[in-house]
Amino acid sequence: MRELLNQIAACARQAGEIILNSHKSSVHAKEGHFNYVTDIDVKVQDFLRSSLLSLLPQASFYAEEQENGLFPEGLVFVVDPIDGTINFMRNRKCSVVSIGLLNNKEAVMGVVYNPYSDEMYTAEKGEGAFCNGERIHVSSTEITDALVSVGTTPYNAEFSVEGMRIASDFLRVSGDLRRTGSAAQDLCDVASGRTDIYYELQLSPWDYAAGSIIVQEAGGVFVSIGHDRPYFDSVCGVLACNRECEKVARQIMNI
Ligand code: LIP
Repeated sequence: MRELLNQIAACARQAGEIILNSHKSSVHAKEGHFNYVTDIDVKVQDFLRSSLLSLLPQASFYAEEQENGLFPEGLVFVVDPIDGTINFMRNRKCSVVSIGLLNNKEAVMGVVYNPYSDEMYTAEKGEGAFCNGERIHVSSTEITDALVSVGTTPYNAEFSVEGMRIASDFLRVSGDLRRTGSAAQDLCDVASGRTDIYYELQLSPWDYAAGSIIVQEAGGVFVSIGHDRPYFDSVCGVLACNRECEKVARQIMNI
């Protein structure tokens, strides 16, 4: 299975090249507030559909920039071609390619590639988490010194007030807040110990499918809010953190 993980990572790297080599891109509005897709999102997704299904023809492909039916059983690639689309549109250089591989709704592999930093995060169930081949692990930072990465659910304003209440409560007890605009990058930051907590009150499965197993294989806590296991059937809220911060994070988020 290590060979398959390496092949998926190679696809992510090639997708990253498309992102880096793209110049002007056309932008189209999607449903909801501040929700856009560019022609590069679609170009990357088309490349990943073709390259990933050539690796596993029997797998399904479930991705952000297409119509998806019910979440499939069996092997499924769960893909966000550009996580951090707004950052891409504004040339903020914080967007990643996120590829999760699930089997019967359980994450078995995750690959997140940041082409700007050339950081390839990989994980396989039971085999640990890595960044550019080096083992990564969540921090052991206590809550008073914790860096908390905030997801602001810009597409779903109904969560904004509660999301900001949580941010305020975290700021009162932790070190400081951060906001990247890429859920998959936020999850990899927790997995690598660069931050200690990340939450967002609503995400889509493609935002966190890969990052969920990377966090877990790095020794971290991954919670799909309202569920007793990582949940991929539809949107849900997410908490990822180290073990030391879990109790306070759950108290602040009432989960
Ligand atoms: C984005 C996430 C981000 C979240 C946005 C959006 P996209 O993904 O990575 O953390 O706040 O609402 O879901 O749309 O750029 O792939």
